[in-house]
Amino acid sequence: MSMFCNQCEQAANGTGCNISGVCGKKPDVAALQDHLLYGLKSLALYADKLGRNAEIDRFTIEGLFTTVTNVDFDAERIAGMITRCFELKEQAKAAAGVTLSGPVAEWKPAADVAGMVAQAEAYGINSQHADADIRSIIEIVMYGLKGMAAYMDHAMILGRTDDEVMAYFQRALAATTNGDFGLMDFVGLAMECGKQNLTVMGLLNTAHTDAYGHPVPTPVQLGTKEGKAILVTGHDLKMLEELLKQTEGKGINIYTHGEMLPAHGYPGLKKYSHLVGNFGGAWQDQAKEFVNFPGAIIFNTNCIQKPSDSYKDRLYTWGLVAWPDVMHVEGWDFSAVIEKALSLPGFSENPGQEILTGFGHNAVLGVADKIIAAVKSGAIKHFFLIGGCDGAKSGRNYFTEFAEKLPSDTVILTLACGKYRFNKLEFGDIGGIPRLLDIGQCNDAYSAIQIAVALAGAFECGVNDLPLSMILSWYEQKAVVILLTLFHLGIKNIKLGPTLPAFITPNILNFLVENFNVGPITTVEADMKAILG
Ligand code: FSO
Ligand code: SF4
Repeated sequence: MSMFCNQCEQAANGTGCNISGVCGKKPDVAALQDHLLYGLKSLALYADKLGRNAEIDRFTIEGLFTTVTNVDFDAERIAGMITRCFELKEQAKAAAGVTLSGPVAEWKPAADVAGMVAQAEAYGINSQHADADIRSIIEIVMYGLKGMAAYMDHAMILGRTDDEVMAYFQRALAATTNGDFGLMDFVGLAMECGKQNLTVMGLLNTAHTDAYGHPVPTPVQLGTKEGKAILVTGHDLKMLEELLKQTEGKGINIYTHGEMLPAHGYPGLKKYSHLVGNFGGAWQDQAKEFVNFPGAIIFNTNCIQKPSDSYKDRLYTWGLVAWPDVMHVEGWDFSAVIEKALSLPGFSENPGQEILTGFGHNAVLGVADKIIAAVKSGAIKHFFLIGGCDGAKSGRNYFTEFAEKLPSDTVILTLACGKYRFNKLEFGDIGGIPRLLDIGQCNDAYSAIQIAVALAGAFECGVNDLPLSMILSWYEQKAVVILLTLFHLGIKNIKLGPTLPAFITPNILNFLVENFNVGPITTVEADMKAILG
């Protein structure tokens, strides 16, 4: 059985995974994900006619996020979603009072997993359009939708939604099946995705700050504290909050991992004294690090990798993330995880290095006058946004080296898990302003945008005219949608690495280069010289 998936930076041979996913995705799961996406498009044809329906919209978001890289590897769960997708489509069809024709509208899944997998032969990327450039831009739209769905999911968990955004999700999904759409129609749809994602990231930012306050600069302990332990990895702050509440007074210390690190900066989360530190680095190091964690471990979103037997019996998933045979927590009751942590040895006291997080736009703009004065006096010559996703490729050392070699009159803004390439290094400060400012998670790209826009306002120039360069690392589909948002804002000259996406054809790349001057990273020396002169 073969497969084809090229949605992430790990795409085999730089073209696509066709035997098995480098991420661990097997052909049956790849087929079921293709099938679920096809079902979501079928549902969208009717949902687009029907207008807002909370259940359908929620399902669409969960369905899309399920197919993001390193989220759901469980064939049975995905098959269950396909069945549910069909039920919702039938409901939407009845409620909308229309019957559409054509293969997508008439989609009906088989009753069993094997049948669903067999049907998916016709649902893969390569059967989407005969024209390679149109296929490429459809992929950009789909990956943008997946990334945006991830952020919308977190916002919805915190009770937020947005009618215009949800209308776009359904309209765009439906449009990807429209045979009358030409290349520029899809380009328009992709650019609109960037615009809608700015709304979604803003929605999530407000949801986070309303619930937990604005992040404040906070030292985070990388050592360990005596006591039982639970490690939380992923991105969801609400899940962390619930776990903190349920573990209060139980003698269990909570550690963050990966993209949960910025949680320490939120007043509403840091108030829990048993949120004690951060353990380990970025997602791709989980197998070698989790084995050394003597407590329970829980994933609330990507990026999960195949767990080894050495920690599988103390590993849990929650929400949309799943791996076959790994214990899954449904809902908000974490007692199984707590029991497991209490049965394990936990850590002894071993203090370590401290790193800083919590430089969201509120904190950074709170010292804007200092920053502006430092730029005007020449103490700060240039800002670099070095962020994005981390990954396994050796070429990602570029980002470490780039940060290390920057002159001491430059400031580094960072976000997402790519920061682990350099966030334990000592950068010092410029007149009390730390040279490394951790803005937060990948969705906090919103905060980075707010900072850039405010600086541009202060200097009475455009964002592209600021002494600010963006050196971004990408891995999965959230990075795709963030790039679309930056394009929507007209931000130019982004350097992207470690490689360009496999799903971008030369013609689409030319379009992006001509319009946004986006380019691949080359060597640290050459790129730095080109920027700083
Ligand atoms: Fe990283 Fe994974 Fe946050 Fe991604 S943990 S790679 S872009 O999920 O979302 O940065
Ligand atoms: Fe390959 Fe990435 Fe697709 Fe996994 S998600 S199958 S690694 S392209």
